[in-house]
Amino acid sequence: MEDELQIAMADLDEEKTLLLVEERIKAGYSSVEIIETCRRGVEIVGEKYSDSHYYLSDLIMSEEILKGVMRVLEPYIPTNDTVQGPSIVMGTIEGDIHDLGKNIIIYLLRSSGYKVHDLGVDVKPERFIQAVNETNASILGISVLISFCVSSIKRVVDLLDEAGMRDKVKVVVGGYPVNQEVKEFTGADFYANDVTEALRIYREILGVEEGSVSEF
Ligand code: B12
Repeated sequence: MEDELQIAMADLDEEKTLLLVEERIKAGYSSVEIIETCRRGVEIVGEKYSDSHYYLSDLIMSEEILKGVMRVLEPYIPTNDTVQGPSIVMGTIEGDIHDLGKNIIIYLLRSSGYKVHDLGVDVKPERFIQAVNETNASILGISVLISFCVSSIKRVVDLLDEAGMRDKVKVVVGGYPVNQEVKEFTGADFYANDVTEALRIYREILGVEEGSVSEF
């Protein structure tokens, strides 16, 4: 079904996108619903880029608009200052600099009081292992948007195995190209390519019940 906000985002119409976001907040839509609609719009931007209808400058524009959407939404995202649950390490895999999706997930987890160590982008497999060791994290979230970088995620899982740490860490892969096949190839435990599924997975791992105080 065509959605006005999704279309405005796909058309890179900044003014209309932000206006519709404000309207949806007032109408009672959740932040997660709004983010997801915008993400689908940005997905169309990616398709138009693949078809050569959009250029790199349009990808950059979509980044700017999405950041603007997050600035509008942030005051409406409920926060919980009590630090809770196990440590989580997150980063974008080596060779990949996309971080908007990762940052949204980190923002939502931190808002719910979880301790997230953000390693940033273009993170080498060895650095993920080092960070898990340093922070005693039991959840490792790895973001990937560039397909050819997927093999480096397998390397992270193999290194965890070699270090005898595999059983202690749940590995979650996320990003536009991930699917069941990527999960199986990399040896990850879970995968998500939208915000709703990402939060469902974290809830499941953290044992957070829907409707509880620590829910995202
Ligand atoms: C915006 C954008 C950019 C921005 C990135 C800005 C930034 N700070 O991230 C800029 C302009 C810098 C950029 C650069 C490039 N990009 Co780009 N980019 C995109 C675009 C349009 C949107 C990505 C995005 O932010 N989506 C919105 C967020 C919210 O969605 P998301 O990332 O999927 O994240 C959600 C879920 O996946 C999930 N999630 C994400 N991470 C994680 C992690 C965990 C642990 C979990 C649980 C969940 C999770 O939750 C998020 C919330 O909903 C995509 C198209 C697409 N379909 O994704 C192309 C795309 C990813 N880019 C692409 C390309 C080719 C490039 C460039 C190589 C272009 C170039 N010629 O230079 C460079 C990459 C350089 C590099 N080495 O990384 C291709 C990749 C093709 C491929 N399959 O390999 C795509 C698919 C476009 C296309 N169709 O061709 N890009």
